[in-house]
Amino acid sequence: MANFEDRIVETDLLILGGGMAACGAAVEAAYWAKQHGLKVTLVDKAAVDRSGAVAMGLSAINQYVGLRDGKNTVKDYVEYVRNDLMGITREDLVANIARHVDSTVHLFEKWGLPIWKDEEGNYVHEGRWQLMINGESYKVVVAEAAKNALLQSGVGEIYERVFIVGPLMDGDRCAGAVGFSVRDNIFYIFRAKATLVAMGGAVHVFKPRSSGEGMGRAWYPPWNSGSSAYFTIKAGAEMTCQEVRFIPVRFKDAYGPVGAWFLLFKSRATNAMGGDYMVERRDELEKWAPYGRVKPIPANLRNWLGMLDIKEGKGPIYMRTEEAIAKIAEAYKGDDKAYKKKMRELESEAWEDFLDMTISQALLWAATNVQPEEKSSEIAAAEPYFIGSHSGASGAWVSGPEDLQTEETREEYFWGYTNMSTVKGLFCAGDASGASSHKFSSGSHAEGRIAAKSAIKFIVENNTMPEIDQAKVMALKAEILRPLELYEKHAHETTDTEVNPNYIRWRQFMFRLQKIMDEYAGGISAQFTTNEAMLNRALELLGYLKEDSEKLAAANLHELMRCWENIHRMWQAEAHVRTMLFREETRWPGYYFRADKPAMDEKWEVFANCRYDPKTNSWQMLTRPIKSIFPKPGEHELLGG
Ligand code: SFD
Ligand code: AMP
Repeated sequence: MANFEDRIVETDLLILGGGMAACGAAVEAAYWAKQHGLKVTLVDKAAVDRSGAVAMGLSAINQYVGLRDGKNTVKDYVEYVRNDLMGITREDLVANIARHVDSTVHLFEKWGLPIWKDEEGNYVHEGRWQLMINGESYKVVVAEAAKNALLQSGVGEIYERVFIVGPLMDGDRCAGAVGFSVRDNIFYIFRAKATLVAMGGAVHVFKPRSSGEGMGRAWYPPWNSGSSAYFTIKAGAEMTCQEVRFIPVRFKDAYGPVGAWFLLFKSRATNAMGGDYMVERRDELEKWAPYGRVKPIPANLRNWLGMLDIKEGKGPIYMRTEEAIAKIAEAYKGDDKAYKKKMRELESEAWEDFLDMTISQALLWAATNVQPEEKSSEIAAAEPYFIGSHSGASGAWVSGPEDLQTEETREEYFWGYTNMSTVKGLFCAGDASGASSHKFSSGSHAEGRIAAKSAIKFIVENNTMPEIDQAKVMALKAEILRPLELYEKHAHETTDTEVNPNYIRWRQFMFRLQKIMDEYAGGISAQFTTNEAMLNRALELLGYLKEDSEKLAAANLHELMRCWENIHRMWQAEAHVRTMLFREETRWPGYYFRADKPAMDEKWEVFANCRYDPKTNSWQMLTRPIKSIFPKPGEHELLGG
């Protein structure tokens, strides 16, 4: 488009995203880049201070191994993750994050994040791996350190409000990225020797529970729209665990977290008849053995037991806040003053848990006269999300660290640079890297640091600027800006600009995507259930949607971003459907249930991977073996186990 300026930025390391992983990457990259005289550029679609999943703050740090206390080992953490994901996990990746995550948490504290302490000065744990924080300003604290590291060292620069659309390639090497400013008419061409993708996961691929006036309220932040998945898929990277969506159980409608209630307050959840599904349905867990027998019970199986109650019409499910608070305060009865003090403390902890990270839940409580010490609150399974850093696992297939490989795993899990995808020069961290769940905010930051250090090593050893084909860049520019042109050309043809035979606007396009996924790919209306025929129908409909994506129209830059967010979601959806179809079993019944393959099948204790080939516009599905890195006790001292 004539009125768009092209801006070319050349750099050594390009960090895409400004969330937890990207901030970790910035801190580490700045250190190593200074030593090697390299430049680092970070690009975020929003403002780093409040971008990504941690924008509103968090109330806990969910991954802290506590190696210095000697109570837990890295091996313990790996076992916890492996069990929670029903055996499907890359132990080398999980262990690598687990052995470094504590140092990241200590940095957070040094930078000013208030972590709760008990009277002896020890961290207050929510559960075995989780620490309580006053986390309203968590992201601001972490962002400040990242910005200081990049800007004060003189090695870095930050672009905010620039939306990254997709990769630039030089043959089989990633050569950077293209995107556009969401404020000014600028088309960005970033050329880089290495690119680190950290643009989070995806929400609103499925129809959300909240619709109409509540639309946009979801557990996962609406601005993470599958850009990491799109970027890596389009670069031709092998992807893993694309079927492993995450369905969190949350306080209904405002998505308040449940972890503090279950773990810290030791609350029960009961159905409308007062029954406790975790007790009444214990036998069901045997069907999912050996993982049904482990402690803690895997997140998806906890979901599943509650879902069975809902299917039988025993809903709603309630978090018994009043019972939990009464139980804790019981010990103080008899001493009126102490009892009142404890009740006040519990009340404030309950509200603070939401005010730290899900403010809307506190508003909903206030608006509906809920006093948690008096009244239970409904909880429900949310719509599916893609978040490889939490209890889901979707992301790119990346190389593990060399020193944690055994003879057996080396061949499968290591190809030179830690956290590099199967595409040369393309690194991934946080939600962008797969099969390494339960890294959460702290582990994502730690993984960002690991990936950045490795990317700098790659640059030092491959210190050439990849070539880019100017004709291809201009073709990409035309494709990216097409929605603006389409709108300008045709908007005047109808009185209502929403309805036009020549284009589709982003909102209607998103509704179509969400309807397909909801009904055929196991969304909330389908009670998270699907089968082969439904998945094939989803693929057929996604095919039509993809054709129509060429007709997306945008009235302004904001809508242009919305258009591309939804194209990104569509590709995430396709990878998801193809992989659910490929895995012929049900392994995570509380995430999705394949009714035609209703049980776990030993032969599917493998990774289900996929790869899109940009040259042939086709998908390849493949399995990769699961191999343990814990051969014998006593080996691998680095693991602390
Ligand atoms: O408990 C582009 N998470 C929690 N982790 C914890 O440690 N404790 C908690 O208390 C947590 N809770 C929680 C959590 C998540 C959410 C959504 C809620 C509550 C409501 C998980 C962590 O937040 C999560 O693991 C990490 O944030 C993952 O880090 P990362 O870096 O992979 O993703 P990000 O932080 O969301 O950052 C993404 C960045 O990418 C940008 N971006 N930039 C340019 N172009 C594009 N096209 C882009 N698309 C996205 C974003 O702006 C952002 O900067 S609990 O309730 O579960
Ligand atoms: P949540 O608020 O659900 O995201 O939970 C925060 C942390 O606590 C995550 O690490 C969860 O896996 C964990 N968690 C939540 N509920 C339970 C539970 N009932 N049993 C064990 N772990 C839980």
